[in-house]
Amino acid sequence: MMDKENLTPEQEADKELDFENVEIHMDEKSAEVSAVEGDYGAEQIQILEGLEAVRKRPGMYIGSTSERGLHHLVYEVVDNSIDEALAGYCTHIEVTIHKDNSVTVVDDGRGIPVDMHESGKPAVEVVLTVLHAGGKFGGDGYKVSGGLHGVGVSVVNALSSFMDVEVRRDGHAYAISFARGITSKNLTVIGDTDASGTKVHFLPDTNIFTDTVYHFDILKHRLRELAFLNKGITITLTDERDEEKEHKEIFFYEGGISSFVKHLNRKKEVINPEPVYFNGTKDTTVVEIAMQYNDSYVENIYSFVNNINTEEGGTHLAGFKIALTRAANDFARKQGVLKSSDENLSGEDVREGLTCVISLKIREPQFEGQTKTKLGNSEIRGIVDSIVTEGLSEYFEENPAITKKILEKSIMAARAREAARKARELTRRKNALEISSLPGKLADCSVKDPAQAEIYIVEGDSAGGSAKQGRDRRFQAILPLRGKILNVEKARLDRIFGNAEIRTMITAFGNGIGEEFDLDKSRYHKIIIMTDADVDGAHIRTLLLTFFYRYMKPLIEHGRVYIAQPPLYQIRKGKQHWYTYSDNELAQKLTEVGRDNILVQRYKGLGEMNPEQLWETTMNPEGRTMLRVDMQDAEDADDLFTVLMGDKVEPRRQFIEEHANLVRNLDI
Ligand code: 0RA
Repeated sequence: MMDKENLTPEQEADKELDFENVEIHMDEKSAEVSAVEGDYGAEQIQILEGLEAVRKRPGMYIGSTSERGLHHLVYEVVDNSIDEALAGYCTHIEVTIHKDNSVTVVDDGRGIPVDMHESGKPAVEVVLTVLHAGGKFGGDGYKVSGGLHGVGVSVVNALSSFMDVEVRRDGHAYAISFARGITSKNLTVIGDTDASGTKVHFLPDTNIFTDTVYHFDILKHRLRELAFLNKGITITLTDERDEEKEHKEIFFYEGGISSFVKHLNRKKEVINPEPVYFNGTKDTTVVEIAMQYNDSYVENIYSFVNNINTEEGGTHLAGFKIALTRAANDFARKQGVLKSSDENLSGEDVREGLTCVISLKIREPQFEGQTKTKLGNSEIRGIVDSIVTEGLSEYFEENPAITKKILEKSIMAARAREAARKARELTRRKNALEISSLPGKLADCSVKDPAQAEIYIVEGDSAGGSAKQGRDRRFQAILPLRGKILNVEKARLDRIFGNAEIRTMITAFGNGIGEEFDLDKSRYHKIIIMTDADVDGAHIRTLLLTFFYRYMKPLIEHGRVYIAQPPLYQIRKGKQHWYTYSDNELAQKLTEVGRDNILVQRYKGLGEMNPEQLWETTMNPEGRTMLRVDMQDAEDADDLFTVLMGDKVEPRRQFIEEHANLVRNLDI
């Protein structure tokens, strides 16, 4: 009955031939003229015109004729099946790549309508041969097809050397075939069935496509994404090309976009194990959001409108960001995590480590931007804003412990941001500081050649005084530090910059710090830490080394950091005296010189030495011993510092006692 016209192969060939003729003809004359002259009605002319346009400029319809375009053909068909799912009629979609790189897409939707169209052709034939015809037959749901690329299955048909379509609908099974978009077998009933659905089998035309081989992984990526975005739909992908064994994967996610963010974070350390999920509907707009923080510093937000990845963002993304920032600040203040004197967290702060999927279903999306992936509908901003605000406030109230963790991370991010700003400012001011304002406490040397100059970082004012008097002022600078410096392992950059001792060092050394560190700007090629030979001194030394390691690493890498070795003991015998630098050495010396009339003094601090003694024992290049700090293995050292300067006391004590791993003996 539907089968109005059964063409012989010859007739089909003729038709194709005529089609070719029309192509040439159309280039020169108008459609009306050809309609009069040719064998076709205006309707048919239009179809041929349309299909020919697609075959002539496939890029305009599917983006490209290479790998991307080739895979796009499959998405175009699948999108139609997804539309059926969104309309509530389809739950299964099966995609098969055959040996010849033809593809079959089967769904259990309603089936493409087969009833007679006013043109005298069955609707399914019109849908598959007329550009943008699909919409005319269906309702106006949340269509994926007709969205971004949504050029319709007719485009796939036009670019396929064959397309065989089966429809199950109204108790029957129907079949229709096409070659390069032209009907080659009219619609026929091929059987009876209670099932409904559509099967599309097509072979991309090798005359059109430069790439003709399907990649399983590319299809897999998009099909899995579609399964995440449309929870409850089962999508399978089967590859029949492997002789040995068929490759089949099934994508079905009850969790929808929550499963999606879990998948995106699967290799990360997460902060909220169960993603924050909320949804809402305003009029015909459906909004769904899933969020999960990980411990990284990267923000990863994916937004989709009608399953199309809106890579350029748009009003939905803007609404989300505004609402998240506001909700986080409101709650942080309410909970006292942010004090009234604190500045607001910025959007970037609250998105640090965030993985998020935003998925909207909209009736009439307006896509803008370079790649038409930016949502333009202005009303969407407010809709998303209010849904996110409500969803987040509820989540925050109900999950205070996890929320606190998230907010703490944001606050850390805020500190780091502020610190980075200060760091930049400091380096900007650095040149001015170099010239005009070296720290007042610094007793500089007179030599201008950094290669000859050395600076002693000395603990305490009194030792500083002795060092200043005892030094050779031509090439030795002295910088006394008051008290302990900050443990940079436990502080964010902002506090580090706030520390006066650290600022003084940065200015004196001249290199800047962190990413801005410049070894060539060193004002001294030797930086010598000179602390008391006791536990406090060792602690200060460790704090300094940690700071150098974390923020001035090249100094250590280039072996420019040294540890002075003041003596532990002075041994006197009459007018003679000796210094020893360890308990072992003391024992040795005592055996050597005998114990009669011996006076042994143990130095508790540098301050107990007069300037001459300090010069003689510790600072005079002719006789001094220093340890050069030498990173044997930067990564090990990194761990070491983390352990040492972390909260565990015992390993730190051990390190202080036996810092031999870190420093190597060096006689100068
Ligand atoms: C036009 C109208 C309707 C559905 C479809 C086309 C349709 C197309 C494809 C392509 C692959 N699978 C498909 N499934 C459906 C609406 C049908 C109705 O209103 O009953």
